[in-house]
Amino acid sequence: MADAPILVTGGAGFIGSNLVDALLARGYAVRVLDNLSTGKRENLPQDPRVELIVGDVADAGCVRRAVQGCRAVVHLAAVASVQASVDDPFGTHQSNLIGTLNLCEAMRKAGVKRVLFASSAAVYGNNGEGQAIDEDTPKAPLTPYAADKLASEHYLDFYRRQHGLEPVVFRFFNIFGPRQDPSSPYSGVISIFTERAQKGLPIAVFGDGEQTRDFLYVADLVEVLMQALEAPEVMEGAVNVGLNQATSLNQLLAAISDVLGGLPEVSYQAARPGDIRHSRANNARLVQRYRLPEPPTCMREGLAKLLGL
Ligand code: NAD
Ligand code: UD2
Repeated sequence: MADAPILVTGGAGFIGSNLVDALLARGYAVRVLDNLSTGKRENLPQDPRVELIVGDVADAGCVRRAVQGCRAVVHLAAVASVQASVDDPFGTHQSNLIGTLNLCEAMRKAGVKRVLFASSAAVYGNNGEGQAIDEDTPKAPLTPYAADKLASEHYLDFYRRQHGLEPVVFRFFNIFGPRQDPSSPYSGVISIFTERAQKGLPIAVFGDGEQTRDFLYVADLVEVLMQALEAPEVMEGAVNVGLNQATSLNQLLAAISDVLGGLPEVSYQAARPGDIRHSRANNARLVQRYRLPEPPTCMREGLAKLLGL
């Protein structure tokens, strides 16, 4: 097993490709399974230790082949856009739930145990809004995206109890960093604001800009994922991934202005219907189980790295 690769589903995407870089730096071989729907070949380095399988997690045969001979799996492949799941619940379900189930079955058959799963703060819906949300907060999946993430968590738990899989479930809050795709209006706000600021294009804030999010720089997330891959044992229960820090969009814009030395025109428009006002992770479980970089990457440093400064 010494050279057995780590399988990263969705490895050509934003978080996945940052993880692939870190895995290679630590000497791992990597296999990526990605259908390149939002991921890009160019996100992956030219390295003989990276094998890219262009295929779909909804295709059971393809997943079986990808899992064969792997040491562990990081399951990131999903349609990551909530809006896409609202527009096409059936289509996204194939990736976001059937994909997870295919993976569980393939791992059971191949005897591969460890799997890290990218769940989302979306499973809480509006519950816990305005507080630091802990993992026991009642779940309120309000969209097909959130329903598939929560159902995936339950399937992984079933395979843990029934078949000895070792799932580690992470509920990501707002992750940002290089290679986050800004091209959709529903892309991560930092990717949109920084791209527009760099190009001198006007920036639209939906609402008064006082809404807050718990932003985590992708390299800090990757550090946690590495520890979860290498831990001798897994602990039960999903883990929130955030800093327990609230940053408003107005504070974010001020930080971008500091880093770039100014901002293009900023307009304030109607808030998005259903937008959550404040989202912040209680990260007590995260810091108990894993070591976040000390100190974690601050917003200005993260923005500077993202902007290549
Ligand atoms: P991304 O779109 O950059 O990455 C997703 C990757 O999965 C892409 O490379 C895409 O091509 C691939 N993919 C999609 N459907 C697939 C399929 N059916 N088969 C194979 N590959 C497929 O998005 P990301 O932000 O890197 O998200 C990674 C994971 O983290 C996703 O599961 C997402 O739901 C989750 N997540 C992200 C955030 C965030 O802040 N970015 C927050 C919560 C959860
Ligand atoms: C995040 C996730 C989403 C889901 C949700 C769960 C991302 C990209 N989205 O949505 O998938 O998990 O959390 O709660 O990770 N905004 C603007 N102008 C813009 C774009 C956005 O003002 O051009 C606002 C937006 O209205 C919101 C805030 O910025 O108030 C953050 O938006 P987001 O899409 O980055 O993230 P969020 O938390 O709404």
